[in-house]
Amino acid sequence: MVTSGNKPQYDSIVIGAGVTGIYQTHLLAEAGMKVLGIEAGEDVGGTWYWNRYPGCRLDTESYAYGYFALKGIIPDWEWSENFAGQPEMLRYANRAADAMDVRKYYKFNTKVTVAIFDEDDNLWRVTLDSGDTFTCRFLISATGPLSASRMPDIKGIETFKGESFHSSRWPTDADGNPEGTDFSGKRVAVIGTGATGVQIIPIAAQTADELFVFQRTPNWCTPLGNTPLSKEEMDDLRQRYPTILEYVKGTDTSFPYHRDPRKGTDVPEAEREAFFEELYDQPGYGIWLSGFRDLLLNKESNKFLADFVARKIRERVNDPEVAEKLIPKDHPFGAKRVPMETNYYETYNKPNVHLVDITQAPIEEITPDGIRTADGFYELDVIIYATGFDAVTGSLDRIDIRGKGGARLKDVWAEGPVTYLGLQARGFPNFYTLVGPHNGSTFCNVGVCGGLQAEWVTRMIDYMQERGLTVAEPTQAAEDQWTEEVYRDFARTLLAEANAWWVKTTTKPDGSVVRRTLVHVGGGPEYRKRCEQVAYCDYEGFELA
Ligand code: NA7
Repeated sequence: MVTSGNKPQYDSIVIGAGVTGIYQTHLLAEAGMKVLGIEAGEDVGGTWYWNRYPGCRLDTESYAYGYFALKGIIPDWEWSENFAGQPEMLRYANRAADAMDVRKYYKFNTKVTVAIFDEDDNLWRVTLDSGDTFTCRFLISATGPLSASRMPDIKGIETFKGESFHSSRWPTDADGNPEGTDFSGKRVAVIGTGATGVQIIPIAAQTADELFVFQRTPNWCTPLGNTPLSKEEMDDLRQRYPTILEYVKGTDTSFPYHRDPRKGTDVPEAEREAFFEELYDQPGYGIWLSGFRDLLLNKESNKFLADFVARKIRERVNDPEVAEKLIPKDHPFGAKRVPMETNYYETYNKPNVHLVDITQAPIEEITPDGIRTADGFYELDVIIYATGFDAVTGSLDRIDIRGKGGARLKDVWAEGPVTYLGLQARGFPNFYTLVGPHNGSTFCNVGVCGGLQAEWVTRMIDYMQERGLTVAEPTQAAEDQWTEEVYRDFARTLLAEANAWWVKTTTKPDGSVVRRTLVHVGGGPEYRKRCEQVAYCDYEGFELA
């Protein structure tokens, strides 16, 4: 299968058929390039394909996430809810794939196992789990920041006799549809209380005989406030698509929120509390993203909001001891992604729901019949691991990616990523990481930011091809400067005080611990302005040859 000489079989190979990957594939094909897509799932959808757990839904307003609708690729698309659920999101991805006719470029049910840069021919040799190898000039990963599922390392985990699975691998029936969510007659455990656990728990509690929530760290959760969208509302939104798109492109995270220009510390208490009430009652991320501008910069301002949300938790949970356990003590409000909840706190008032605090009494082992903690045994029929992902770099770590001189990307990034614009790493020419580490699309509304990034990368590849350039690689200076900037910006914020999924923690052989951000938090508009400058200056910071 491997070509000889220096002509690759494909201009580009795109890894992943999530919303960013299918758009990237479409753009490259539309620009006249020969492109191959590789996807582990049996069809498109990415995150919306894999995460089929009950309660899975957008925490972004549907209309603001739906770039394919906003861009006119599927202009007649109808959202049925303000925050669409997973089945609707999967239909959305499928409809966009139909409209762009991209499936024909993809090999589904296929994983990339190895990718090696050939320095003689300036091309990538990409090996698949089928054993086939294909060559391409440009290798583009669109593997998703939250796609490498992380199972906990618990003694005896494999011995459990009942059903058990990670939340992103929900069991399916013979037709491939997610199995029902009826847990009647069952004793169910959910391990993990991040955004996923917080979505699953209220639904599992509706039917399970007993539901045990194994919580290591509580999160600051606020109401999602989802409601249906009427036909009139949808028609109105559609009229405003151009304005909406411009607006979300202009906000820091591409969510439809700008920060309040006031500092929390400058506002009198009564006014502040009234403002928090207003934000708490609003649907979506307003409370996180349109609050006072110093929320993530000033501890005192942050504490005002944290105390307010803690009071709400105490009001909503009947048992004061349970309420205290549900209030975070270890991190500022919003320093981790805020799970958006629907009746989450009230769920703990149900007699069949039990909060198990595994910080006090850790899980010791899983036996064939259940979970043993330091102070008890829980007999179970089902264990749901809502334990998150090896975020951002995890999906790349699972591919053996080798650049110049045989260097392995995983080793180069062992203590944290080093990149230029979060798009390329020195030593790995022509390899682009969409929505990857340190780029401005990851700490962002990915539906929109991933699309904007794919457009930028297409332009760069097009620029190179027009000029007969076959290799692009960041300079050492550009990479050093960008990486330093990313780390410095992050360290200035209160985000640095939490172990969110976007922080990579590594223990070195000498026992010292290194914590590095995986995301760029300088804001989408600043990031894209920078990328435009780079493009304008003939891709300054890249060595092109
Ligand atoms: P998260 O946010 O990474 O949450 C994972 C949860 O699982 C979190 O509560 C963890 O506790 C817990 N966890 C992880 N490992 C263990 C072990 N070994 N034992 C007990 N508990 C554990 O992942 P999600 O899937 O919920 O959400 C990811 C993103 O998806 C979310 O931000 C949205 O953007 C969409 P910890 O906090 O580490 O103590």
